[in-house]
Formats: sequence, C-alpha cells, structure tokens
Amino acid sequence: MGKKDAAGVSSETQPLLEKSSTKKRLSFDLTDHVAKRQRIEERTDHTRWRMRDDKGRQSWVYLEDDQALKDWPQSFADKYFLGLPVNAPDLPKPTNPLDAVRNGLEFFEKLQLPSGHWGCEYGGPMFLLPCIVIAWYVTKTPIPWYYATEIKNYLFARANPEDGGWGLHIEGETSVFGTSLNYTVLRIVGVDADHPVMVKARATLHKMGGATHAPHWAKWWLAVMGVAQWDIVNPTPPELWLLPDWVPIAPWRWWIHIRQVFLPMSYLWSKRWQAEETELIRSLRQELFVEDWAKINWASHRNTINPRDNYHPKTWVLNTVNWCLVNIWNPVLRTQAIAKKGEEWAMKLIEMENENTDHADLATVSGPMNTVCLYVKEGPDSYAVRRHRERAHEFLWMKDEGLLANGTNGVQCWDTAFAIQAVMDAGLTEDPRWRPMLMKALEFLDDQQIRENVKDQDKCYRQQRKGGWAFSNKDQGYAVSDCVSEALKSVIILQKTPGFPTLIDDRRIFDAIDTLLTYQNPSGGCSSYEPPRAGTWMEVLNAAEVFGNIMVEYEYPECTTAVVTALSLFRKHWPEYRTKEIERFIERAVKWIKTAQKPHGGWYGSWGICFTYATMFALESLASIGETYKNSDYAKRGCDFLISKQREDGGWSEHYRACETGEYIEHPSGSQVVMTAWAVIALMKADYPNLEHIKKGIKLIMDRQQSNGEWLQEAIEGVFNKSCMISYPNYKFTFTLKALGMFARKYPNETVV
Ligand code: LAN
Repeated sequence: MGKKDAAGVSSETQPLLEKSSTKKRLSFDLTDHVAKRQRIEERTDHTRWRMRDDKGRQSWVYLEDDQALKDWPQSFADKYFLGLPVNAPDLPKPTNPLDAVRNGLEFFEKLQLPSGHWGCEYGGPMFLLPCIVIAWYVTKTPIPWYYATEIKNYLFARANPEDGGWGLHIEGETSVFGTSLNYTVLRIVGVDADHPVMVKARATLHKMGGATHAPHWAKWWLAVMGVAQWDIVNPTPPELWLLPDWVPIAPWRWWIHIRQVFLPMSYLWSKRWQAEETELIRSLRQELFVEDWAKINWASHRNTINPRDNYHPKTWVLNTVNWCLVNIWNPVLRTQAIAKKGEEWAMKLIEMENENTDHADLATVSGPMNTVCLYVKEGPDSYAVRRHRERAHEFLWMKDEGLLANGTNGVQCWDTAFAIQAVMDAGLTEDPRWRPMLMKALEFLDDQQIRENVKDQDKCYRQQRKGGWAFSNKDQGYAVSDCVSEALKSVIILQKTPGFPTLIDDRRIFDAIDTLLTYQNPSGGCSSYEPPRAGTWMEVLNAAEVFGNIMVEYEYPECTTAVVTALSLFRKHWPEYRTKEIERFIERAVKWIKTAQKPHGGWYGSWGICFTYATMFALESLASIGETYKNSDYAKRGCDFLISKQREDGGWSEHYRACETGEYIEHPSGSQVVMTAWAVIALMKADYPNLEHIKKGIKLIMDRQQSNGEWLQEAIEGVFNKSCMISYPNYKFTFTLKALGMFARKYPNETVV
C-alpha cells in the first residue's frame, strides 16, 4: 500500500493492472466486475491526498498507508488545492502596488510545484468526468473507492441547488447533456437510484424529456454503454476519413479537437459496439428515459433535443446529409468493405495519436473515447488499454469539493509562462529574492520545449511543432500558437536577464520562431493549433449542438497578439533572423486585429471572458507597433469601450453569457479582480491618459488582496467554443500581479492608497 507506480498512482488505483499478467484476469470475468458493488464512502480523509508532480505530469495520490503518510508530508500546494488551512503568515500591509506584488509573489511562490511549474484545477466543463468514468465502466476498469467517493462528492456539490441537475459547465443552467451523463456517473460510482439527490436529478431530467432529448455526444456515450440503442445516434461514418485530401469537407481540415473526437466516435459508431449488459445498465434504461425503454422508437429521436442543449441547432444541410446517410448510404450503399476500410484507417490514426502522446491523447474527450476503441480492438489487457488507464489519472483533479476532470492534463506551460511575465512586468526579475523561483520555472520550460516534430507528421495531419510548447506538457505535445509565444517570451526575458543561464540556445529559439511563423493565416491573424484548413462555412456540419465555432480554426485576437509580441521581442534580440518575414508577419497580423474590432470598440474573446479579455490582447498588439490612445483611432475606441464598462467601484465584471450572445453583459456578482486586471492592463498598454480610471481599478485589486498575499476565487474566467466555460484559477495571481507590476513601473510616482 502506498507504493507508487511510474504514473505516480498508488497501487490501489490499478489493481487490474497489477494482476493483469495472470491468465485469469485476461478474460476479465463480468460477474466479478459487476456483482461486486462499488465501494463508496461518505468522504475521504483530505489530509491523505498528495499531488504528484513527475516532471510536469500531475496525478493525485491517496495514501491509505500510515507509514506512507509520514514519509510524504502534505505540501503547502497540496493543502491549498484541497482547501485545507495553509496558515500562510500575514504580511505587512502594502502601501503601494509594488509591495502588493511582493506579497502576492510571496504567496504564489509557495504554489510552485517541484518540477518548477504552476498547476491548478482546470475544471468547469461538466461533460468531461462522464467521459472518463463511462470509459472506465465499459472497459471494466475498477474505480478505487476514494475516487468513487470524491467523484460523488464533487457531483453532489455541483448539482444545481434548485432543480438538482447539472449543466454544460459549472455556472451554466441545467441541461440534458449535463444531467443525463452526470446522473449516470453517480450510478456507476455506486450511488443508489433512490438517494434523494438522484430522485431530484431524475425528476428534472424527466421534465426536460429524458435522455432521448440529449445532444449527440451524450447519445453516443449512452449507446456505447448500451443504455440507448445506436439508432438514436446521428451517423459518424469513419469512411469520411477515406475522402481524398482535396475534398473540401475532408476531416483533416476540421479543428483539431473535433477531428480527434470524431475519430473514435466514428470507429465505435461503425462497429455499433456496446458494453456487456449489466444490472446497472438495465436499471439505467429505466431511470434515464420517460418512455418505456422497450418501446422507444430510437431512430425517431435522432434529432430530438431539449432547447437548453441546442446552442447551435443543426443546419438543414446537416439534417439532409444525416437523412441521406441513414436512409440511403448506410442501408444501401455502404458495403462491408468500405466500412472496414474506414474503421481500419480511423484506428490507424488513433494509434498514431496514442504513440505521439504516450496514450494521454489531446484532451479529456478524445482520450477516454480512444481508450474504449483500443479496448474493443485489442482487448482489456493490451498495452494500449493499460497505458490509457494509467494516463487517465493525469486528467483528474482533487479539491475541497471532491474529484473532477480537468479540461486538459494540466495548465503547466501556460501558467508558468504568465507567472514569469508577471515578475518581469514588475521589474523584479533581477531581484535575488525571486531568482530560485524563476530559475526553476526556466528549467521547467527548458525541459518542456518540444524538440521534434511528430513522426509521420503529414500522414496524421499534424502541424509543425518543433521548438514549440504545449499548453500543458511536452508529452501531450500539441504546440499552440499562443502557448509557444508566451513560453518563448518568458524564456527570452529570463535568459536576457543578468544572472540567468542560457539553457535554451539560439538554435532552439530559432526552432520556436520557425514554428511560430507557420501560424499566420491568409487574413493575417493567427489561430490556435493550426492555420485554418477550411472556411468557416464548415460550421454547417457542426453536429455537436452544444458548442459553437467548433468545426474549423478561426483567427483570434488573443493568439494573434501573443505571436506578435513574441516576434517583436525576438527581433529586438536577434534582428538578423528572418527579418523581412517577421516584419511582414507583424504588419499583417496587426492589420487583421484592426479588422476584428467590433463596432462598439471592443474585441470578442474566444478563450477568456470575453470582450474584456480579447480587448486587452488587441490593445497590446496595437501598442506593439506604437499605436496608442493618442495616435490611433482603434486604440482610442478600444479604451473608450472599456471605460464605458467600468463600474462605480473601479472594477470590471463581465458575465460568461457575453461569450454566448456576443454582447457585453455584466456579472450580477459585481466586479471581478481578474477582469479588472485585464482591463487596466489594456488601458495601460494603450497609454490611456486619464489615470484616475486606472488607479481606481488598481485600488480595487489591492483592496481585494488578502493579508497573506493571495486573492480569492471569484467567477469563472475562461471559455471555449462560445458556450462552455472553464476555470483558470491561477489568473487571479498572474494577471493581478501583472497589472500591479505594470502600474508600479509605468507610474512610479503615483499613489493609489
Ligand atoms: C484550451 C485550453 C488553452 C487554450 C488557450 C491556450 C488559452 C487558447 O488561447 C488557445 C486554445 C486553447 C489551447 C484551448 C483549446 C480548447 C481546449 C483544449 C481548451 C479550452 C481546454 C479544453 C478545450 C477542449 C476543446 C475541451 C474538450 C472539448 C471538446 C469540445 C472536444
């Protein structure tokens, strides 16, 4: 007990793996798996949880053994993440923004993890935990009691207090997607159907029409479980992967996330694979539906969906395509040979993804789906399935409320880059007090730089990545334009600071630049993982219903600005390298930024909420070419927009609904520190002349700082695909510190308190 394997999970986590070499376990006995009730307790002992950081691979370990408990004390960061008392000392009350930065760093430094990075919960979406838990269930992966217990606690804590359901994300209204899948999770982890929480959730689900009214992705998971029949799932034929590359709708042109999800979806849809029937599955068939299960006309519900889940209704084009697939292609034209060829190629692509990511996969949807595919293809004890099971732990996060699923396998490189930049903005990189912390952060980024392109890059449709950084870590290995940029800026800043070594030599810096230069779109803007491979018209094929802007890459002011500022910093130090291309890149990028300005003066944000976030980036881009409030109409209108949204108390407060509706909406809970930081950073970048506005924002940030230097969590900060929110808890440190530090350096003689 307490023994840890390579993935850092205590031996209890993987009893199946440990015993997997024995013959008996190879043909895992169904009765063994389902007859035993899942052990579940009221709660675990939170003082026994530890976060293991294995060179940037994070996993939560539960120490059941008392000796192990003594040998591995709980760290400050563990306690902080778990909401246990950390007893951070009170610090002298800051009288100016720079002292507030020092206090903030004093606290934030303690959250740096052993390998040098910062981590945090990365929850928010409520459809990710179901992907993992259902995949475990159908692949007969035992769930340790402490996971089961804390998953239950998390979902209980996050049930809507009024109707008892769950939404698309933690702040969203109850939906069939959230409720049908999280209800299923609770049943899998051992909660009885007659538990009051379940009774309430079920009643709400039934009021919304039951699981026949779920969106496509939920129907797919329920079909895989055998709780629904495959006829209710709109078609996802793997033979689409056989289309020649020149075909405008070929899947390699889709946004990386949707194509990686479509891949396993298409494989299992084609096989119409279903898990072995169990008592729980039989029971869920009664619990999740309003109608008598045996009499449901599955095919007639392919397009049934509750309006709450229908953020992006399917277009008539897609409905027509689906009709043709269901009524003509599948029954008449789809030969077995075509189906087989499609499945084989889809599986080959899945295997390449597994190899390229060491079975962690791109994110928390495709990963669990791929686990099931490999289970179907290679059997329960194949290496691929075992490795998938091990890597799944890296997507889970333990906090005071319980165990949740993160959006990716962490936020490592991204948050570390911003932490470094916050110190830089305050002009403190040369202060020996912060050297050890910064040194560790630099070493982390050095270790995490991606050194090679993926094998057979073109065959698996991957983008050049050499020299880049991922959002999380290098073994996930998907370089993202802004993640590369922010990490590169941080590395350059530190390596050019006296006292820091050159860990990353020029050749590796040039590799990063070469990769960055591939990200520009014909429009001049930059997207996230790849330049767009098709037009936005592809959105007519968006089948997911719950998300918007999901089918292809778009240009984003956030990503574009990150690349512009990285290139600008780079050319200051290496003016000779690809000079003309960089100059032209920046010029075209900023031109695109201008075209993306909305009539009200703000910019729409796709990864943070919402206009406040993107306007900060856009104004930074303009400032990088010398355009500010006094000489640029674009910058002026951007500032005026932000000023028009400043609240009485000096703060800003945008609601996530702005991302859904495209209109600025105020958050009912009042000013938020993170948003206020974004807004004042924007105003400072643009040299907004009326300092009183900036000072009021800075004062609000300082007033909200706690006596130990920290800031407390407020409303959710991030978003993706317009409708789903995601938490960035470290932003309450990195952006507040950046705002205060910038102010201190830019206006050294101004007082705010
Ligand atoms: C992320 C997280 C990071 C984010 C930024 C770097 C902040 C952004 O500037 C670029 C896009 C990126 C990399 C991004 C893309 C979409 C992700 C991966 C996520 C928001 C985290 C989770 C989300 C992913 C799509 C969740 C799975 C859901 C599906 C719809 C497949």
